Amino acid sequence: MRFGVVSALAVFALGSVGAAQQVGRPIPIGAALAETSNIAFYGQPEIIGAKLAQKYVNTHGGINGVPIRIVLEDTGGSESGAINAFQLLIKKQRVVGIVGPVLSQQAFSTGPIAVQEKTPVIGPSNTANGIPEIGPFISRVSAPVAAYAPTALTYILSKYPKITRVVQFYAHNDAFAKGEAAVFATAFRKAGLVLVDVEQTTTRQTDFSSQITTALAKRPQLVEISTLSVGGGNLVKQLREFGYKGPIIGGNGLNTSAIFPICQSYCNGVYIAEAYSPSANNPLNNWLRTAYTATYHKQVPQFTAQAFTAVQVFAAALKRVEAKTHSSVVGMNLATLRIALNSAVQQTRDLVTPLGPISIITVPGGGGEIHQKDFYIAQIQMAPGGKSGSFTYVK
Ligand code: 1QQ
Repeated sequence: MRFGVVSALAVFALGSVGAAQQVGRPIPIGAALAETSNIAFYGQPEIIGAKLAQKYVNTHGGINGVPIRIVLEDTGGSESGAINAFQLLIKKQRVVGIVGPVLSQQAFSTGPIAVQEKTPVIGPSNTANGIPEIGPFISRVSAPVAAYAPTALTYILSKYPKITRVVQFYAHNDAFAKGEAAVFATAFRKAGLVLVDVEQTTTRQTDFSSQITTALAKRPQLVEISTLSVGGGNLVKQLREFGYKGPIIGGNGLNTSAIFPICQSYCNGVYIAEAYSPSANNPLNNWLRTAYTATYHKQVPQFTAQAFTAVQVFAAALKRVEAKTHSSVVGMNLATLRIALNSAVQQTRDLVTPLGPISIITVPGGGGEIHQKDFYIAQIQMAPGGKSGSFTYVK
């Protein structure tokens, strides 16, 4: 019976946001991100980005004088972990909105909860098709794969105009990887390339020998990889070990220096599609680059810039709510504020962010889609010895 009492208490503690609940001070913005687990490679840079944005906002006057506070809940890498973090942030921490989760795979589980609880969410790194279509409270600042993949392919074809035969590897157990592979496949067809082989992998796989053997027998001139970081690093390494010498293009999952220790000098030359450039010259990115490099002494990762942007969008939207209501959001009814904040997020127009100027436009399903102008392509360059490396922007 002891167990029954504990769960009843837990349910009570997590009870819904009632009419009496007000927005507190400092203004709490939730971050449901992976501090731990196999996807902490993406989550930790995002936590850094969210905290730097908190610093940026608060040193630039906060929300008309009131500071914001990032409230972090670790999601880990699973869907259940992400759901738990969302529940805690919405019902216990009473945040005004949530930045997260890391993976599209998680977002398809957490999105419906936020929609039901009428709590605005900004996805910092959810790139799969269909994310804003989850529902009216779901926006993102991570460009969908359909926006960044074609740019990358156009660049590769300008460098290698004779390519016709392509092989694709994708993790079939991950929503992002599946979606990214489908977008690349369409782009290949449109460009007149032939997909001579498609190999399905999983995000947990580390040995790809049998799939590589099958794939290389088809004599590919380009290999495209849609998976998460560790698998991606091993796949690159093993492709080179098996003798593949042609170009490799990696999607968003390979967009992390976490693959460097895995593929080491074999990472050299891998092309990565990017939705951010660390050298973009605008006041927000210049501030972020200075603040980030002072502490971390390396390039600002895309995931840091995207999480920074998500918090920045919330802060700008909170100011819009205050301008419209002529009052401070502190003390407002939380449920009312969340709805107003969600509308304000989707009224983001030409906001200068580290990603460049962005807008968030309402889609037919009611969520908010990022509109971003600039996409890039980087090439991995490993230092001699293969211990460290960097992304060199080629476009
Ligand atoms: C997604 C992604 C991941 C690779 C981000 C960490 O793009 O899940 O949508």
